[in-house]
Amino acid sequence: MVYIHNWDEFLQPYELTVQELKLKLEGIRAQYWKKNIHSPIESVRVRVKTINSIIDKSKRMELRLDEIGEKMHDIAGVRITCQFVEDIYSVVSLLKKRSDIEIVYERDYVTYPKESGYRSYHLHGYYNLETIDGTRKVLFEVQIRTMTMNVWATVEHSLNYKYEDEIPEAIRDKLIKAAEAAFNLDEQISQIRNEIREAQQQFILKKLSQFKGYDENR
Ligand code: 0O2
Repeated sequence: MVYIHNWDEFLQPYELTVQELKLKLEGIRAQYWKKNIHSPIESVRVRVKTINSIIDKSKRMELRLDEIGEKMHDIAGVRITCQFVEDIYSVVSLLKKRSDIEIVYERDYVTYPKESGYRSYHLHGYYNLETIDGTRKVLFEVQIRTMTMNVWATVEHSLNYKYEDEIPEAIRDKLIKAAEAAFNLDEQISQIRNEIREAQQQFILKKLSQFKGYDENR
């Protein structure tokens, strides 16, 4: 096993990458809000893999530690949650258009769920990080999913930890049923999407009209 002399130094670009991406993605959401337009981005969470998790995954992937910077794509991780399934695809095209990101890999587990029932859209890319030594391309992974998909994935992920990837058959079946229920919920929410959007607009207008001096026709 190759030794990484300074983990802090190794992980710093990943830390900076997720912080900058979070700020920028939340900035996009703020721009939508400012214009009273529905934002395809509901929330943004970021994390850098822990050292233990990197070492465990490098063993599973049979990687030497000097290979992980090149081959482990999710050391820097971004998770975007959306209200509606259609928002996922808006976020994907939004990310593909950015000049500070180069997408190198994509997997649509939304339209093509995993056998486990897992649904999410995965993009891997390079983020152009400006450092004191020049521009550095840092690999990151973004997972884009609805809030419903997120609840399911979070529960399934924690059960996998609890059962150390050996979830009993009966529980696995229940998880598949829950994934189907989550899919149906997303479908129904999409169907009433326009009604929700209208209600949101009305709510915003009502709130704004409470501010003194607000002119609705402005
Ligand atoms: P953590 O704790 O989430 O960081 P890829 O298309 O390569 O991105 P793939 O092939 O599944 O996806 O690769 P990998 O490395 O197994 O999974 C990447 C991440 O996707 C996982 O990170 C999970 O967050 C998520 N994921 C993938 N499959 C499932 C699944 O069946 N259930 C759940 N709950 N999450 C999943 P890690 O490594 O688990 O760690």
